[in-house]
Amino acid sequence: MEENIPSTEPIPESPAVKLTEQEEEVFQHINNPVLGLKPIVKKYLGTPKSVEQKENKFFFSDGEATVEVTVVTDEIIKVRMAPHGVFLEEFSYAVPKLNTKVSVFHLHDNADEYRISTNTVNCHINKADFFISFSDSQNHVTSADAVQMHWEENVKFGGYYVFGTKVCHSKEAFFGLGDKPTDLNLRGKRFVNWNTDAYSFAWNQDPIYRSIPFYISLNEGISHGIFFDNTFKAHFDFGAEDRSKTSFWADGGELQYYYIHGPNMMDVVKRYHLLTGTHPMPPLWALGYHQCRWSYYPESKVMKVAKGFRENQIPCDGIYLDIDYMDGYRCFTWNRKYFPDPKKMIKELAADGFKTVVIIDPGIRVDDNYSVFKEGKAKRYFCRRSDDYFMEGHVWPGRCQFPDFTNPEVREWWGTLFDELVQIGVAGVWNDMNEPAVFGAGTFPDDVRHQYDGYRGSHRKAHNIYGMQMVRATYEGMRKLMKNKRPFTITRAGYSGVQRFTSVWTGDNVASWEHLRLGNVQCQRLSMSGIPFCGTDIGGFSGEPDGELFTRWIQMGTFSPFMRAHSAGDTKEREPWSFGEPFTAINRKFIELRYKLIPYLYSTFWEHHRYGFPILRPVVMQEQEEINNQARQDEFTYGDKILVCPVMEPGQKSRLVYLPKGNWYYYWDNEMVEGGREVEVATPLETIPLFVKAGSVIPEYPVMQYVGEKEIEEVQLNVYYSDLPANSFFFEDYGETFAYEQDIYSEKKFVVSGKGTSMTILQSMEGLYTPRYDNYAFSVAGLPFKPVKIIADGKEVTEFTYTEQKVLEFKFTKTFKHIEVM
Ligand code: MIG
Repeated sequence: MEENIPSTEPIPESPAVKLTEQEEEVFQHINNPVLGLKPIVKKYLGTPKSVEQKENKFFFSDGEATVEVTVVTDEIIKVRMAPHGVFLEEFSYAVPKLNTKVSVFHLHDNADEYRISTNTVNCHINKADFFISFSDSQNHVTSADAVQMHWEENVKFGGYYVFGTKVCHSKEAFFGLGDKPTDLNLRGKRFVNWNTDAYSFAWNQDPIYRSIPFYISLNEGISHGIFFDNTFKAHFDFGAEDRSKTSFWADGGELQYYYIHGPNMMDVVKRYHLLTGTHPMPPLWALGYHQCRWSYYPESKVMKVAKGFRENQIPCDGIYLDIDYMDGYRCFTWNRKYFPDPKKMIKELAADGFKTVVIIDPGIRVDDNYSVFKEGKAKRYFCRRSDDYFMEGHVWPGRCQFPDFTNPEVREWWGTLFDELVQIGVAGVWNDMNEPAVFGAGTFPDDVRHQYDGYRGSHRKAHNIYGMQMVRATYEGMRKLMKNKRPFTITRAGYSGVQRFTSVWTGDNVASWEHLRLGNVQCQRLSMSGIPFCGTDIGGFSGEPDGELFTRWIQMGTFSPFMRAHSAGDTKEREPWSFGEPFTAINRKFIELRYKLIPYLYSTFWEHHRYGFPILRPVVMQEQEEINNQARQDEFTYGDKILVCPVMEPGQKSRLVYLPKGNWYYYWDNEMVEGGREVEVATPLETIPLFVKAGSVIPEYPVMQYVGEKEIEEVQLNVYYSDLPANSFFFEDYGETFAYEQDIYSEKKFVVSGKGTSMTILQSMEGLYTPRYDNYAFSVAGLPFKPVKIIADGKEVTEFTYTEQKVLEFKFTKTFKHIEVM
């Protein structure tokens, strides 16, 4: 009975988050025979009465509830709350290992507050009301509770809804949350995280495939992040219900979040990666162009498409087999009628430079003659309902059971199932339907049990991480089987940290101009939410693009970290040459540009992997102090050097593009343009607005039909003059092994600086890898003087040309240290 006695605590006025009316009804004691019971109310922390310290953790109690504050690093503070003082064992799929790296921190205790301070951040616990806030070393408050952390009985669940509510400032903007199909700034909106198969999703539809409970706040030029690491169905409200409050809450689990200090958005993203990890270096070929379709079959069709690329001289590295390659959609089998000898086919494809990627879904057909099912059944690897029967649902193979990927033993087993695929030469695996998607019901029932790496959970808790654990099992298994080679994986569903195992695509989009625009925002958002290797289905999955839309999409896709065209089965052919001229030629030109820029993209990937930088960067990340940038979502930079503005309207002849401050060069003619303003740029079908930042060194490879087609004989370095010194990086390695983990790579840093009548290029090197080519071919644009002399490492370079377009061209050894152009 204890539990049913309503609280006598005063109810604070205007609780921050109200449930919708329909939800509220459900929480009345409808069946309770005791008359006069009050409805269930939210409970709020009282006042902190005590503090206890254990190493870097502080525990504050109001007599009943406990708040734990952990100093993770100088800039990251973790907060947890236990309504009755009992915390769950610490375990997180997102943060596999909490690396606490903090040197000094202190607890201050005065009449008004407890304050925990590191060198950069203060966490204040207010004694009067238990409000928690954060400030920087100049005492500027960056984040503050608007009400106490609170909770409410979840009667269906027998646990609690948990809530955190922060002050939302009038000009505060919000970014992040993964793949939400809406404007970049999330201000004024409300979201749910619950992985959902969202075929042909629409602008503002929510939720869709992924759950990334991480947002970035930007208020008056100062940024911080909140990572609400809770895998239950979670909700975010960015000043939607009450303009002065930002709330996040979940249907169960713990109120547990990380405050991530800025002040730069870039710092917040990097620190989020410190918690959740970065993407491993992808195999170099995966940065090429990929061609997909539901489905290319039989074998002759696959070979014809592959040949089409080589005949049309359009580069391509990856070709995909969607579900029809399987025997009755049974994972790890082949339809022998369509694919009589997959090993031979994959070998032939490989000989022509194509990597084969196959789809693998989670649903395993219930069929006692099917080895995967038999083994999974015998070992009890499939998910069970709480009444102990195996959970069944219908997906493509018919009646299916589903491996419990939250069980490490199941993941291990799943990983071994790729043995044959790896042996016959499959280079990548595509995990689809892993929200998990089930026909009819949408997903698993809530009562399905999961092993959850020994920490147990129902589907309520495991739903949002199911897909991530599937692709993790796939990635780890492939990695073992491929020995030291990098596997390529791609997933539809995911949770924070999924980037440690895989790339993603944005799911079943539509062949429309609106979706092109949406894809642009989604990729930028995924990038700033910790998922760097992302792309859209180029052309749109469902529906029919015309040549113009397809070409505009190829142009945008050239600057998506992941570049793949894909289409549903009931659509017309969708290869880059399917629309005839002039489209084919333009598509070829852009895919070639993709390949030329591979060393630049790869270097950007390294900056991501090693330092936690995103690959795509919205302009607001470059100039967060510029308030108008909060609303800019068309233009972005690819790495930090190339500004891209896709064309997202039919028939568009020109458009305005905002260039952040500094000097830029128009990519197509090297004309210098001053930034810090909007410029009008012509947008004929042949081009999109592309600008390179002054001072950049952009490495280019020669165009190849696939990565590794030819030995690279020299690397072109496109240098763009700047008055101010600017750094660039150039990363290279073998491109297919994990040797970079043992320092077998080459990281080069260039510094370009000009003085009006001369310019220097410096190079420094790190790492143990030596590329086989000898020379760089320099191509220097934007010199404000006519070059007459080049001194490289003390020697004069006498052979050079200065073209009519005012580009200086010369060659010099790749090991140079100092070049001066006068
Ligand atoms: O129920 O495998 O998003 O890319 O082609 C549809 C068939 C299942 C959904 C994926 C899509 C894929 C399709 N899949």
